[in-house]
Amino acid sequence: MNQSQIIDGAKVNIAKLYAQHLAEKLSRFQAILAETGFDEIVIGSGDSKMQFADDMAYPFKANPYLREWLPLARRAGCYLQISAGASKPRLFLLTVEDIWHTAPETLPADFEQGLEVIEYASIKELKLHLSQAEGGTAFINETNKLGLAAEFWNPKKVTDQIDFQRRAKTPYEQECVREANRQAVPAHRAAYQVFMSGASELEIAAAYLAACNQSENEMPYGIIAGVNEHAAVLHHHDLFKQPQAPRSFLIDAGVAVNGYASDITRTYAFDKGSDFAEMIVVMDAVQLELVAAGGLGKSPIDLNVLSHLRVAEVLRQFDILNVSAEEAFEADITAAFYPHGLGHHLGCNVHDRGSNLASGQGDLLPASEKYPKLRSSAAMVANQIHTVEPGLYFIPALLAKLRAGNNSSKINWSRVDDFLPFGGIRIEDNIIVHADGLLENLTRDAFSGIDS
Ligand SMILES: [Mn+2]
Repeated sequence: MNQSQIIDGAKVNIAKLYAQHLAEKLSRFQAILAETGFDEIVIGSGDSKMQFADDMAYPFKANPYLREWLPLARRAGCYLQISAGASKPRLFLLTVEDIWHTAPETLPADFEQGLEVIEYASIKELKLHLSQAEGGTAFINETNKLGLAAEFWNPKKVTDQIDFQRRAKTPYEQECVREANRQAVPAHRAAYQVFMSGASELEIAAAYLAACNQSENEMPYGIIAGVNEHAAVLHHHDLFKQPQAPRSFLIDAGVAVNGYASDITRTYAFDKGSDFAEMIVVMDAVQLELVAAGGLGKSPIDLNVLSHLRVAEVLRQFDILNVSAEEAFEADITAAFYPHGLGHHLGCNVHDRGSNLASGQGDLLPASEKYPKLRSSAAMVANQIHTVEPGLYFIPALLAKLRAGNNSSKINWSRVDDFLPFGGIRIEDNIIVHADGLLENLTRDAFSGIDS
């Protein structure tokens, strides 16, 4: 990310936003320490992991609890110490001579001001800096590197509090996801152009990576690029190398900025005069309506119900139902065409944690009985980032079950056959629910930014 970006004519100083972010996180974690009684919370980035019976490491990605504090997603061996009453968190950086690899990732310019940075060479040395009290440290890390008693390693009473406070994103976090949208959108456009030229899925993904200037390992999640029937494979990561005569294209891909993700999906028709192209236009309007129906205090479960009703109406409009939209909705026929939830929280986890927490004490909200796949059930709060991603697919395995079941006669199967070769549609935007009630659509803003 550039250190300064132009937003609405004004320069955003990202280092200044980061300093505010650190101060806000520090204050929230002081409250967590006071409530849970620990002297300190220590968060490890994790270690580079070797492949079995080989001398190759897997690509490294830092623990998201660390990425919430530091834009060091690719540096192993970092520890952050947040102590009760401390004015700054302390960052411990593993610094050992390594002639085999390029120097590890460093903090962007001016990001160190709110941190006390200490280099260390061994865990033994690191431990001298930590609380010596038995039970003084809550340690958040994939492995129990510090060798603490089990109850102090990832204590749930601490991680629940962290997951709960995470819902409200600081202006810095919002700017990271906003910028992740700005960087992803031109890559989406490049991918679409390559699809229209008849490229293979793998060539499309390569065009995407080139356009956002990121490596595959930097992606917040594997690029989903489905041509034709593959648009119906919800997580189509095994991209085909052979070109196919293009009919339809679904791309679900983001960019990571300072460890924060964008998560964007678009669907395209090759033939702009086809029924499938018309169905995309209708689903796009449905998606915008669902975005507008969100806001402070709104229930994702209610929005999910509304999305199924709208999908039923689209099925009816395109003559796929022999019954009314309401009847299809009541019979839960839409679940066969739309088998995932409407959206999820977004942050340094693509599916951000804490979406079903009713409190920082770990009380859980009841899951939606009718739509158990929905990842998010908590009412929307200020400064939260959500995805809104309704879908409508023609998935052979689900259609076969529908056809074999009691609702088969409610479906116009010859129309289903018309749409099967196009796979399906998903349209996904990233939304900030602002404190003043405004909904900021980061994705649509980014697309209008490159179109204007
Ligand atoms: Mn998503």
